[in-house]
Amino acid sequence: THHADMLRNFRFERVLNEDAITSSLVLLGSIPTASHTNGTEQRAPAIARIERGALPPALSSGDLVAALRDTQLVLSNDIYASLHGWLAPSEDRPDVKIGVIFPATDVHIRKYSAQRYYMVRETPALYERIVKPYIAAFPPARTQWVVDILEGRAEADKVLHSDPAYVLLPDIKWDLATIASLYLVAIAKDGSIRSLRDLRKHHLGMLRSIRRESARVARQRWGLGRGALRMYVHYQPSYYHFHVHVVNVEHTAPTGMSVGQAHLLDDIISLLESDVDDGPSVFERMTLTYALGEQHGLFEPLRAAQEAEED
Ligand code: M7G
Repeated sequence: THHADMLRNFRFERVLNEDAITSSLVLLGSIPTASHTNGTEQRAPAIARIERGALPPALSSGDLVAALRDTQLVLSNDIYASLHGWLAPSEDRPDVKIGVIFPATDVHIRKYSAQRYYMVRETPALYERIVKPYIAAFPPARTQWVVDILEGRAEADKVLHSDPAYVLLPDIKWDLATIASLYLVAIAKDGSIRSLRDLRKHHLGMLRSIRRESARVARQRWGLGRGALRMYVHYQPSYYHFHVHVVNVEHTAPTGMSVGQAHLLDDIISLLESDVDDGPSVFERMTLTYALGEQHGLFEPLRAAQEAEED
């Protein structure tokens, strides 16, 4: 079934998270699975993430009459007035953006649940003992979407640049239209690079190429000039197949840009450049500090191990 059809069968269970500032909402529910054997309906968990779309271009070009279907005066006082407005319906500008994950795993549900965050300090020893086995235990199905992209089975018509070492394509978060929130992702072909921790000096060629080609594509396709892109790598990422986030520098709203989580591609390149040729790489030697939600699979083991070390 197509994801759009699935939404009609979405049965609401509870709100996982809600953010008034970004006007976004994450719902947990269930959707029937395709097979109906012996008449009993089988359902699986589904996550629907809903957020407001971008404002219509007619508004930013000042054409209020075209952009608005209706307005209503709320109050006026001296030189001040406040109105409510209703946007004119538009064929090409959606009101909301909906992301669906179905069937959603427990890891997805935990990731999108409201939760408290704490800073953790991951030493190389903690990485070896706790994080590395955690990454290795991830079922390959979790990054099936990546393999499908790399093997040309999914999003093939979306690929912007293909290189022997990586592919560049729009991130699923991007609406493919609003340049102010341009969001691309460069995915390494080498699946053995699971995270930032696996980067070595010999990856510099790929990393520099991602930096160069992303800028070229953004310039040629969207007229974005020098310095218009913020490129970074997450640690911890959600998906342990190396990729680089390529985002319009003006787009400061997306989650995942906080200090500790986002590592600038430029900094990564510079760190590797200053590495000595033999001996362990900087990412094998570094302690990495980041915020971890208490629902994250690494939270409990890392906290416990940290506590034991501090004693
Ligand atoms: P991450 O740092 O592993 O996790 O980034 P995050 O989601 O916590 O940031 C993975 C990136 O891949 C995110 O920016 C996702 O929006 C993007 N992404 C995830 N999926 C499942 C897809 C997909 O199917 N297609 C595309 N094009 N991008 C995806």
